[in-house]
Amino acid sequence: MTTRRGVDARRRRIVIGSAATAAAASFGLPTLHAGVPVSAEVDVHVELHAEPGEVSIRPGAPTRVWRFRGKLLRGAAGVLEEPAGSYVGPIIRVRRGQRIRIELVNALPESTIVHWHGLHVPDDMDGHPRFAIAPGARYVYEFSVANRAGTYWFHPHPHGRTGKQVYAGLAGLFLVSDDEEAGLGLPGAAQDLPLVIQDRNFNADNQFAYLGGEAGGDARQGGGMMGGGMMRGRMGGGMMGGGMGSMMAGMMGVLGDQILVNGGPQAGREVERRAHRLRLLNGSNTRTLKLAWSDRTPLTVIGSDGGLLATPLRRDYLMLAPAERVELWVDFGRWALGSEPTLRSLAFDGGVEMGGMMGGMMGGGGALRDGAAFDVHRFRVGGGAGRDEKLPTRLSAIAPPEPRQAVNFARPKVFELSMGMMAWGINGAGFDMLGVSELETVKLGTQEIWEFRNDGRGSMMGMVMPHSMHVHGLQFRVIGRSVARQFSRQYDSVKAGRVDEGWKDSVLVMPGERVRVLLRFEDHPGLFLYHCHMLEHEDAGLMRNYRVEA
Ligand SMILES: [Cu+2]
Repeated sequence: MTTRRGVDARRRRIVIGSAATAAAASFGLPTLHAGVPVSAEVDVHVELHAEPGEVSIRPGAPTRVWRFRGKLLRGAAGVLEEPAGSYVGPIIRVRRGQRIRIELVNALPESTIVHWHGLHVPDDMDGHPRFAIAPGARYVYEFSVANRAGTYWFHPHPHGRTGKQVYAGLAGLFLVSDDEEAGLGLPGAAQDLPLVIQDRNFNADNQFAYLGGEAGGDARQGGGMMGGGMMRGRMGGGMMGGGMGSMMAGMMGVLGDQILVNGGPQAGREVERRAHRLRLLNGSNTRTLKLAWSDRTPLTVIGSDGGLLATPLRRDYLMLAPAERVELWVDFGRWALGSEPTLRSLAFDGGVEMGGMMGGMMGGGGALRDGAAFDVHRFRVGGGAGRDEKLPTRLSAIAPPEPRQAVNFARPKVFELSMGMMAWGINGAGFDMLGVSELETVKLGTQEIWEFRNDGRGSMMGMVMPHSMHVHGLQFRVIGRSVARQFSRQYDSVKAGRVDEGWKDSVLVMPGERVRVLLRFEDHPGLFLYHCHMLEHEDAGLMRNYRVEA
């Protein structure tokens, strides 16, 4: 029998090791290895290296990238999948209830830390920027997988440089399975297709162009960013030499004109005429997608950020903001042999507005504005019987949200997404590494209602931009939305593409929109982040802490 005390004692040792490593990084001391023995309880043990590399993405010169490389030290062979020839990855596959140990090794020329996006883990396992480790250092993560089956992911989270590091290539999927999901007989193996959608700009030398510099490569750009403010953040992002255009992109967000899926350009993919499960992640820094089939076949949605929905839903199109995931069930048997159904992103209003003066100030790249239409992924329907595989009508037991259980039911907390002098903020305040306000303090074991307001408070030249609000450490429910009348045209172009029915960790908040979410703070006291997942917004201050008090 595993005693409660045994687990706690072991965790305490890990915390000490991690904290010491983090302290070493922030003070520039030689790195300490946590040196925690790997207990027999650990089911999966992975060493995850963040390192520079090169991949051939387009004809011509290879692209210098930063990427994760995994090494499986314990666990079944299928746990770790390294996509060949791609910077995206690896895919880590685990089961709910498993004990996971992941050792991050920083082989980058700057500090980093990894966040497990969507996972319910203790605060020191969540990848808060206060735990960023120096080059050469190691951070030991160990946690039990508490989440439902679903499509989660991981990416860096150092303060002020998340945008640059993700753009350079650092992102992978973390797929959780469980017994409930296994009982459904959903398409598996080659019919379970993860698709990570990202946009990028390439310079003339085939390198990732980012804020006037290059995102990948070995060059050290910018110094330690711990506690840095917005302007230092932009410098750290490689803005030097980029001028006004890069400064604007660093504020508004970086939009690429090349669409990559799983790290590659549009090449098309052969699929059998049978049912598939598509797991879509919008891994773009800022671009929002409005996904639809090219022939307007309705989409069948079976899952979102926090796993399977209660029942499949039909949508003519789907909005997918940065960091959001959606799972589709599609029977390619409905299309004739040789046809090419294509996932497209349709045009919509109210995206990051880069036209006119802003467009002129943007400088290089960004030819494809936010809200423009483009192809995302083309499928070629190949062999197979054209089976009519039936999708279960009940997918998962999901209790309806109970807003009346919230301790602040009568007075939802308001979080105004604000813009000051060239800096984003929440209720007028930018990021503060350890800072947390009274409003941002919650009690363990309670539920609260938060309202994210995108009213354009303090906005520059009247611009109001969409945001993708993400809360760390938990999954929440969306319980209400409203929009100001003057934004109804933009809103109407996206509103039928919402999937608010399931568990969420990231939610699109359109211009003029107010979104109410119900959050439950359980199991883990401590300091967690909430922020916009448009990564340049996040790096420029649209991020704050919240504290869960025991
Ligand atoms: Cu934002």
